Amino acid sequence: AKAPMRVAVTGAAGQIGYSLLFRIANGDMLGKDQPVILQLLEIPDEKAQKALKGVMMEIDDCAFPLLAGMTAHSDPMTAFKDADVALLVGARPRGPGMERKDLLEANAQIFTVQGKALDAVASRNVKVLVVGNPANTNAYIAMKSAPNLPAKNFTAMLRLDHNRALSQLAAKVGKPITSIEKLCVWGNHSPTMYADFTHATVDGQPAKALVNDEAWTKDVYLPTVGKRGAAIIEARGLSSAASAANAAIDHVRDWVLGTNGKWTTMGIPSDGSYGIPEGIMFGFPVTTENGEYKIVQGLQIDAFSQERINLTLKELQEERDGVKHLVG
Ligand code: NAX
Repeated sequence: AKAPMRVAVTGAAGQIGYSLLFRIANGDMLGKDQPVILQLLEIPDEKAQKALKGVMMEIDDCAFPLLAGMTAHSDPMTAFKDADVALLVGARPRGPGMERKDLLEANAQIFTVQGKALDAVASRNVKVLVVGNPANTNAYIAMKSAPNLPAKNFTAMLRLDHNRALSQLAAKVGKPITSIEKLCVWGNHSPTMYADFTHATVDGQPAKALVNDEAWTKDVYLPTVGKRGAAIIEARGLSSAASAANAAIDHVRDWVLGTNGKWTTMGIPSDGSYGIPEGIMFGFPVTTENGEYKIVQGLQIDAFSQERINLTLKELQEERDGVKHLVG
């Protein structure tokens, strides 16, 4: 039997945690033959710790065959010990009257502490996925706070955007999700993201020619994908949780187990590809193999795409500049 993998999850008593933990323990993320140990982090607050205990009671009650252990933590230094995978879901939500700048700073503080803890105690091969918003900038801060870990181990979640882009395109062309390849989402996990199907195929045929509707692309598709989070809040009264958990599972599963040559989207530190400055945490089209991702190279970027990529890049650079004084 395989040795268990240690999976640390922050914000474990939150909404996303409530969908995510059960699926990890069920083997949906690392494979049906891979035992896991869950190391769960919540804030020291008594209510949060109690809620976490409640979630752990339910996980116990599932009697998951693959669950080889589970611990509760209020300190990242113990939660991240020897972690093979770290899902950083917990973040400071935007409170009433809170400025964007305050939100960035509150989160910068959390992700500095957590980056340092990962640096100190996690496995040297730890795969980190940041879900908590602003996800790209939080991932950037954690990466910068962990100078002894490879920068490439830090990623941000664009997969929910990718999956939203897939499902909207599939509905438009009236074909199953599985018929679509080579779709990607560039940039920031925010409404400025650019869902790009200019390279995509549907059953091997160019998606662009099949859609052949520029007005729909600009006025319906991109806004629908870009503002989907707000539409879910409006409809459900709560932000996306099960779909976010599902995307986190997809992201890590593909990173660890490979995409067999197929494209997906990951937020990763740029290596300078496509003119994105090195180190910026940016959504790119990638393929994965043997636990490593690779940016899809050599794509022709048309003028409209370039304009959209520049916009989302600009936003990310502003976010980064807003926290520069906090990051070493
Ligand atoms: P919840 O507010 O339900 O849960 C967050 C949990 O994190 C809370 O239990 C809180 O106590 C805990 N927490 C806060 N700070 C912490 C810290 N420093 N260490 C450990 N735990 C901490 O939010 P939920 O709906 O689960 O969403 C979590 C995060 O995901 C939010 O930041 C949200 O904005 C973000 N999202 C990101 C998405 C993405 O695609 N990247 C999509 C979904 C989601 O909106």
